[in-house]
Amino acid sequence: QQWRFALEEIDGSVQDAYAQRFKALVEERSGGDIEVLIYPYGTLGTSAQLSELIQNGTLEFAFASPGHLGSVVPEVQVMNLHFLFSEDNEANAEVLRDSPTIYGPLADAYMRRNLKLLAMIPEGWMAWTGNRPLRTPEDFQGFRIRTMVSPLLLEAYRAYGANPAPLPYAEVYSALQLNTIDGQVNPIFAIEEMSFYEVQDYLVMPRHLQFVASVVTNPQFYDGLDAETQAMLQDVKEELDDYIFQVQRDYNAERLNVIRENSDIEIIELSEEEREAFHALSLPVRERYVEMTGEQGERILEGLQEEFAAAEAGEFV
Ligand code: 6CS
Repeated sequence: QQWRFALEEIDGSVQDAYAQRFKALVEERSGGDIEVLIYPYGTLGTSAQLSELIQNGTLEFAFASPGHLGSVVPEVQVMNLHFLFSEDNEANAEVLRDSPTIYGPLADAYMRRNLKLLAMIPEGWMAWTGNRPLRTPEDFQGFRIRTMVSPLLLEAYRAYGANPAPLPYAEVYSALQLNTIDGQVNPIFAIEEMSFYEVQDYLVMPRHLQFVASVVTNPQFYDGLDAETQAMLQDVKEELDDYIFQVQRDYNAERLNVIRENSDIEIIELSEEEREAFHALSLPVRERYVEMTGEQGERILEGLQEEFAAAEAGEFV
């Protein structure tokens, strides 16, 4: 049989590395019974369209990042809340790997929309790029920042005073080039591979949010697999959790060097004091999240906060 796996990113991306390794492991462990076909971004549709193809069973596997999926599964927008993740990326990775909250109540929220959550993976710290430096909330006044389409992301940037503009990924480069937007936010590897740095003057590192992406499958397809194949998928997920953590770390570090070598973009790391101004403004957005998602969402938010704290203290099991 053939399993189709669609990506929200192009060849050479973190999602591509994940899917390539997924393909190798699945094909080997199924003894050649299963062939995995990978569809990079641009071949099947936008992130939102990929999720629909999973929901209606046209596709078997896809990446679904919370920044887009929030329109369908509001609860997943907890992953878009600024300054919620730990500063310690190993702690973040531990939570994403084994979180009782993510693979419990959050997975239930996916399931209510006919999506089965298989994995939640880190892709690195998000950075702002702009045609002006973004050190303070004042710098964001009237700034047209492209965001992914989840409603909470718009709230997050409105809280800083910006004018957020949701757009599909494929439209970002030309919108920056044509100046219909002033900036955007993405992890470093993506800013390099999508060439955004070529049309931007500043690259700002606020460490306000990790980019994470979920791997989803169609529940009816999954239920139709025999127990052995389901167990194989779980083993593959666990192996890939460790692999992808290293990939995203390396890609983000290497490609920052590529950006430095190929452009004169100014790179700005925000100080703790500068970050604190954004942190303070981001906190009311957590209340908006709870308003949007009710008790279920509140439980997810609290669960994750506890898990990040436990992981930071080395007490996450
Ligand atoms: O900004 C976006 O829309 C996209 N960014 C990344 C790094 N992956 C997928 C997502 O759709």
